[in-house]
Amino acid sequence: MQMTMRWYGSKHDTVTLRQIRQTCYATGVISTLYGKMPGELWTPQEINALKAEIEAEGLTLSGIESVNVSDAIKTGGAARDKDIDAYIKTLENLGKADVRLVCYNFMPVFDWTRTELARVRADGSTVLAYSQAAVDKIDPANMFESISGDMNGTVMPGWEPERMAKIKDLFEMYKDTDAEALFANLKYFLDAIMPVCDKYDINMAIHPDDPAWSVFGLPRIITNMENIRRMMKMTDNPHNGVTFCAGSYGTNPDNDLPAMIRALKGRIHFAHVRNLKFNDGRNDFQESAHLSCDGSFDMYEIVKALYDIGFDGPIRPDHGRMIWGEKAMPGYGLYDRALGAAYIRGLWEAVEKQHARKQ
Ligand SMILES: [Mn+2]
Repeated sequence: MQMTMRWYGSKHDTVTLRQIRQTCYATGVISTLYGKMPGELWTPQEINALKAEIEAEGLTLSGIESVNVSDAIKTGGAARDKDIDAYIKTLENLGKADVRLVCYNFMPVFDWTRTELARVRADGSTVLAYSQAAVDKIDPANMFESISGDMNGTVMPGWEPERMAKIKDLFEMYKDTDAEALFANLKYFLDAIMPVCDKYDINMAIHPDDPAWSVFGLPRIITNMENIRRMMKMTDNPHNGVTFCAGSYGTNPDNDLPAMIRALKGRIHFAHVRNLKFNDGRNDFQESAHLSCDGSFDMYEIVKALYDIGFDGPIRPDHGRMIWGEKAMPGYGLYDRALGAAYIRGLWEAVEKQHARKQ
């Protein structure tokens, strides 16, 4: 595995490449051309400039998160073939630049959803939180307003104000897209892009829906093992794989995370490793430090499962708490993610050495 951290680019991120390099634990970054609209072509010049900037700091561009999929592709709308053509050309340009990992998601309307971006813990740190009871009280049209006050002046991916201004149109656009249609549209997209992925050995890694259930009556399909199996089978190609995001699949306690990792051997191209803590009842949780003892997951078992299946792709700490007075994009401050990277790296070293001793 290679330890990485997500980086939003020098114009958008409060964290610098130099700071990431100084963690010492991360040797690569996962980045994107922030501000690109879904369906827009990424040029070789733009990709090479991003790569050169990262390499100049002694880090590698280990993958893209995300090349976003347009609403036309997700709904099977009129512009889908045009958008897929642009996506294929973008993949080709990434492949030529030696970028071989692309994370994306297939969530309708909203990207990941939280009801609070800064829930205060007893120690004064803050975390993202989700409460189904709160969601049930919110008109989706007001979702953005309800959380935007806690964004610390940053623009969160999937929650761009321009996109949220069109929220009613988006709901209208998805009104005939149920789970079956979403699966069919995903298959159409995957079938179209697999040839370019084969040619350049690009691993597509779909990110799970977060939380892993339907929100605001919108369908969500990348939520559990059964649906991932269906997705991998319908376009049966090793380049059609997953981002194993522990925090997203883990929102549903029925998802046995280590067992899922073992079942996905060979098809996990990217790993997001984080923890969360369930509150009273189901569908109510808040994020936590990465440590096993601070949340609901056994992080040792998650890391061990990744080690045991021979996972050799990029791994990254995921959302962190906001600590030590840092002001950053919620979930994406430097400090707690650096602690997370150190912790995961430590677990990995222990598992690796234990394994070597048994030989
Ligand atoms: Mn994730």
